[in-house]
Amino acid sequence: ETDQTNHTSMPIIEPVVQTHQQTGEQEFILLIDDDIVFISYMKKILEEQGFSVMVAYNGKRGLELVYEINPTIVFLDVMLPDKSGFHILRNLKSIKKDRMFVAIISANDSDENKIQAYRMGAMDFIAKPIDKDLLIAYVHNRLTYKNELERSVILDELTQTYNRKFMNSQLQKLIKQYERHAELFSIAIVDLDYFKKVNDTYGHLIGDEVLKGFANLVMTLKREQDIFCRYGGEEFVILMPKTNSEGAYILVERLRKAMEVKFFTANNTSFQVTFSAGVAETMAKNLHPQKLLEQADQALYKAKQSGRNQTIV
Ligand code: GH3
Ligand code: MG
Ligand code: MG
Ligand code: MG
Repeated sequence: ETDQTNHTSMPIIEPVVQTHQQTGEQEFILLIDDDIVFISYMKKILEEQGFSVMVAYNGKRGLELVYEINPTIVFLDVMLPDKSGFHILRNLKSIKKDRMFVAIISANDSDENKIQAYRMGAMDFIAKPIDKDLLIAYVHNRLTYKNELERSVILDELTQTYNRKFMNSQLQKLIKQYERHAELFSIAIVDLDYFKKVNDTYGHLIGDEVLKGFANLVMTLKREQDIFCRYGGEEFVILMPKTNSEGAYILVERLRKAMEVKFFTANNTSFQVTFSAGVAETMAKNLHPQKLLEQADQALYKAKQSGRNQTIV
């Protein structure tokens, strides 16, 4: 028997492509440096980590690429053939790309250089040459930090659902898609029934637990594409892309039926909480987000008026 293991024909394991957690877009790293040896060293390491790396050998090209690829991290050399890295840094800062993270890389790691970099808004200062493991640890650390920061901006703190600001931006997106491609969608406003009573009876902390429990229930039951947001207080909004009002009704009813059989506990007693919902579908003409929300809100009002614990389209 011969050894079956043939190391030379082992499959090459492709690195996992690094993508942005919310948009799913590829994470780009931009290297602006005229040192070809150093750049190819950096590029190889970063590509092995799954990043898409772009290179600019001068400042002018670097700025062009910032517009083209919207990089997550920019490594910026100080000594460039056309302009100083600090000059480029000033330009980058004035662009104010919201997702961009600039690290100065320089062989001159004097305090003077560092002070200037930080004063001008660089996030980090990295001395050349940089160790491979240090570079890898650095990049992952910064991406994690950025991702957490971006998450906290769009999420509601208590329920970890999307917040109202994010909901509005997504609603605008859906409206654009509707106007351009006639892609319909539906919206539901969901409001917990007699929630004030929950607070009055069991206290605010238990009220908070109910909000969290409800949010978790919806997040596990909703479809992947549906966008679930806390609109405020005990009111939530569900945006349902490519869904007409019949589909939306079915989905919301499924959630409502799951909610009405769920038990919450407080001080050794258990209780139930229901919700009412209003559903609206994109209207044919002159669509305005406020109109759609208003329409869903009117349906919600009807649901409350006619006894609660129901969905009305
Ligand atoms: P209805 O069935 O008509 O919707 O009655 P309701 O009592 O649910 O409605 P109302 O708007 O009168 O009361 C909402 C309550 O939600 C009042 C407010 O104190 C409570 N609330 C809002 N935000 C929070 C929160 O973050 N935590 C807790 N515990 N309570 C909240
Ligand atoms: Mg240089
Ligand atoms: Mg309520
Ligand atoms: Mg309410």
